[in-house]
Amino acid sequence: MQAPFFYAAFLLLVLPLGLSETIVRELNISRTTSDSGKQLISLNGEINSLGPTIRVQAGDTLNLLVNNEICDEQDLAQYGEDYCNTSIHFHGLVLGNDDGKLGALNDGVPQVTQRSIPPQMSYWYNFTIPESMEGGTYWFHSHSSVQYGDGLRGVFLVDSSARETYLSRVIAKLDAVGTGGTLLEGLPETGSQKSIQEVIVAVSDWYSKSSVEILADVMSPTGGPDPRVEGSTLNGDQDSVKFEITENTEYVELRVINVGMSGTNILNIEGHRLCVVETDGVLTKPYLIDTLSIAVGQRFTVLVKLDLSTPRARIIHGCGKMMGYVTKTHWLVRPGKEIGQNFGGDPRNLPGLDKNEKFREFVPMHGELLPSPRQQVSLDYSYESDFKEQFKTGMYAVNGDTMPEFLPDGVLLEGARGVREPIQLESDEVIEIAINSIDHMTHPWHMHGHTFQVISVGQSRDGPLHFEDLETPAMKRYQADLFAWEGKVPMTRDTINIPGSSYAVIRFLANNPGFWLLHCHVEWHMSKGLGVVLAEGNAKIAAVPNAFQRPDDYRTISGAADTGTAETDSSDSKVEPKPIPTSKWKVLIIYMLVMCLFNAVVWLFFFR
Ligand SMILES: *[C@@H]1O[C@H](CO)[C@@H](O)[C@H](O)[C@H]1NC(C)=O
Ligand SMILES: *[C@@H]1O[C@H](CO)[C@@H](O)[C@H](O)[C@H]1NC(C)=O
Ligand SMILES: *[C@@H]1O[C@H](CO)[C@@H](O)[C@H](O)[C@H]1NC(C)=O
Ligand SMILES: [Cu+2]
Repeated sequence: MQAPFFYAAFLLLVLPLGLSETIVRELNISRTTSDSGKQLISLNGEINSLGPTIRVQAGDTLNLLVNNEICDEQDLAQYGEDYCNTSIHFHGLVLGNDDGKLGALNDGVPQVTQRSIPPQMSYWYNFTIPESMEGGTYWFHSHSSVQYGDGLRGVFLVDSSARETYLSRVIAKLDAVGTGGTLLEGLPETGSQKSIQEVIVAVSDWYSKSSVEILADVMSPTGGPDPRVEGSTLNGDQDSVKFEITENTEYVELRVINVGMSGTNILNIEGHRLCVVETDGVLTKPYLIDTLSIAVGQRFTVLVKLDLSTPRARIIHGCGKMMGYVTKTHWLVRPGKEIGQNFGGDPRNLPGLDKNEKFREFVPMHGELLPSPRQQVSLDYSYESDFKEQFKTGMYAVNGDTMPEFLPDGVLLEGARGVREPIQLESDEVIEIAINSIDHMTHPWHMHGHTFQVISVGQSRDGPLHFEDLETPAMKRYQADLFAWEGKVPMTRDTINIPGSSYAVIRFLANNPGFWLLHCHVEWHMSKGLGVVLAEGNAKIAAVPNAFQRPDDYRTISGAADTGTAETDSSDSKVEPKPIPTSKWKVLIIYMLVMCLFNAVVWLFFFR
């Protein structure tokens, strides 16, 4: 009896260690020009405005070396530090305090969690993905100026065995009951063995000018906050995209991400229903819809059943612009089959199109409603066409302050302060924030460092929610929503669309010390100050790593080493080309063989 016990105990002890890996990746960030002459930022030589995908397993450690080669000396003189400095934010990754590692240090927000990476310098983002993470769909992007629209962005996927098992159980259920109805309940314990094919669908709006040029327009004294959306891309491609689906694929797993600057996108796969199982890295109870609406910054995993006899399926993609949509047709096609006709209809008539957040429908698989908040904060945001002397252009204000006022000259994590103090949250307490849109447009709001529960979202013209005003339409709706949550769990995610002249109430536990942005994710709006900085926990946080390195073969920019932050020692700046992670299965099998041997020996010598 003892040997199997030994075996099990040892297995439990050692297995997790054997399966986590350190993944080393490198991003070379450089300036480039498209065929049409548009200035772009390229990652590792790619010029399609979407960089390489980073993929890790929950529990893995990522060491990501970022080489900022956007500008040489001449470019720096021409474009300035604003364009030539850089940073990388891991959008949606909640890097908590596991093992004393401070997530805030890797959030990639210049002046808040780190110094900007100056031209011709390198920086390591080293962090561990919590083992407890369910896994899901994320992306990374520059948080400096408006660089991501010009290409400094990529998909970031986190795998986990829990996620894999869950999806296969949903598929077993879909197989049994089909795709009618909306909610699939009572998932079987055993998953399906059906063949699943993953398809990444990263959508974005597109402009003929580069983002830096657009920024110059919108920041001019007469500049409004919104350039006209001129086109759309899918996985960086402006054309129709054809995904080849293998002969034996019966389910397609779409990893849908809006990596755009402004427009909400919609997706429909003609004649097929979309089974939503993830909202922003949170696994959800399977919910079937016909058309998916994706705000800037949001992510979904969607399962689609594709009969083996289906030769092709038409993806209808609408990218929101001021009046209607930029419409594209993409394809899922079996090998050797042709694509069909482009969609000629109006995306506004797609079945089940609902631009409101489905915060009652997309229910997390785990968790429960957070208890009543200890602290409630209302934020009113509006566009102020003549914002103070300093900016000489219209800016967004939140409760009268604009985001740049929160951002200090130094790094907030090290104790520097801007003109405004960050909004202090009570440590380890449940917080509710009402985000109130005083203007008439929809804005996608994103929170760093947390996922939040969506307690209430108003309808257009409900007006703002102020927790002390008890007679407003917004308060009536909020109270009705509160009542309805008894025993239920609200949608949980990190990004939501807030309707114009209305509000949203989010609830979260302030258990992640650091400074976190809460901001509108429209690139131009962020530049125009639409956001706040939240301070959480004890703000006296260990120093930011002083980690700029200048590899030997880098050109020297005079003065760069005098910032007081640059690490001139370049001895360990060489990076291995990204290694292919050793197969976890190989490790596992070898480990098991060794353990069998070990057990046999133990058994022979001690227990016979
Ligand atoms: C980044 O650039 C360096 C220097 O040119 C090169 O050695 C390295 O292979 C590049 N890395 C990637 C991932 O492209
Ligand atoms: C660029 O980065 C350097 C080094 O972090 C910093 O001193 C400088 O203020 C940054 N400039 C801008 C405009 O962000
Ligand atoms: C990050 O990881 C790299 C590669 O393993 C290492 O050389 C570097 O010192 C680490 N940096 C920090 C700040 O931990
Ligand atoms: Cu963000």
